Amino acid sequence: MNTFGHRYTGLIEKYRDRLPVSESTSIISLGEGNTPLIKLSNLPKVLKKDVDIYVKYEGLNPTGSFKDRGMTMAVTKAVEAGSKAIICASTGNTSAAAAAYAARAGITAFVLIPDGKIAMGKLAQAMMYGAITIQIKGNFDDGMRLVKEVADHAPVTIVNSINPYRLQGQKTAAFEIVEELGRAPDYHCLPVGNAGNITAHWMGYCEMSAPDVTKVTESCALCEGHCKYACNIIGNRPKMIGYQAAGSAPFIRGAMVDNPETVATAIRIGHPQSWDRAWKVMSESGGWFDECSDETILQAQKLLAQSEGIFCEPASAASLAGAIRDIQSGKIAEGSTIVLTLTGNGLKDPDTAIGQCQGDAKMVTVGADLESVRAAILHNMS
Ligand code: AN7
Repeated sequence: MNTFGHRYTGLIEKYRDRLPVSESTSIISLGEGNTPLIKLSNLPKVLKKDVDIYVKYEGLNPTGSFKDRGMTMAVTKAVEAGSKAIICASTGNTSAAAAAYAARAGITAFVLIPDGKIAMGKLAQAMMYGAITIQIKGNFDDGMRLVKEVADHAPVTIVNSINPYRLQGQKTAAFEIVEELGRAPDYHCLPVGNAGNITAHWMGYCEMSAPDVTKVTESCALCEGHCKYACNIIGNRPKMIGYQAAGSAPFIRGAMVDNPETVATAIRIGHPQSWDRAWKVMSESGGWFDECSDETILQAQKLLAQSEGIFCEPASAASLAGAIRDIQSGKIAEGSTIVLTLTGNGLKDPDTAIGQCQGDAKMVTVGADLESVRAAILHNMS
């Protein structure tokens, strides 16, 4: 079939009938979604386990993270409602996405970020896209509290994941995975901060597996009625597994964490906004939460880059760090199909990447002459 002339114009256009938009809604899009589902070929051999591992490389979205899926919906609906300004608190990626989609829509973005605690690439994005960037002397949770307070006193639309349109957009990642695999995976692993994304994925899988329209609306309170578009495409749903950084792991502690810390600044969140919903995801899917140390997160990030050529940011690598441990222990069974969401691009946080590789024997500095360069090559031939 000749597919010339078909231009991909973003996930709202593609999944229009399963999203809360109408014929007259004017869509604010940067061509988000449609990200690659890459099958890992080298890592399973290293693990010596018979598993199929796929990574959903969300770092290839327009602003480099999965947040674009939610932001195209949130900004589209904000503009439709006549809003002239949006606001969010962010550990970095939400602010980058909000800034870009606001620029696209011609409205103002206000972003509250923790002073000195967001990765350089994300700060560069918020500034470059022209968001009003408010650095607060506090963490994400402080920012979130302030955003909720100020939205009652100023004409701004909140575009954090407490805005229900965000999760509606993000559920489309599950649709894409099912389309490509022809079924849902057995396990789906994600890094967890506010737990919006793990909730959104579960909504997506539920909509695709719903036996019929009435049943799903009853059984899945998460979907807030949008399940009426359920289409019974698959029979199975995955176990959802959420990994947190050990220093920011309220779901593992079973209580909010007041001073979260982790090298994975994207998930440096102690008071998750989707707390109840994420627990419901776990009980419905039969999955679990677990934690990963900063050290194993960084090891997994490097391992993925060097064994598969895929560069994700530290927070994203939590899904791999946790999955490796659970595959090795047998908690994730052999013979399984596993999808890991790589939520953000490695280029977001160059400082952590360079810091981690500094001192590696692979980086040498030599004279600008043939003999020195030749010696460096011969010395490193394997
Ligand atoms: C790369 O940008 O919360 O569990 O303010 O950037 O849905 O919160 C980022 C979250 C995982 C966690 N990976 O997702 C923000 C923000 C990356 C992220 C998460 C985030 P949720």
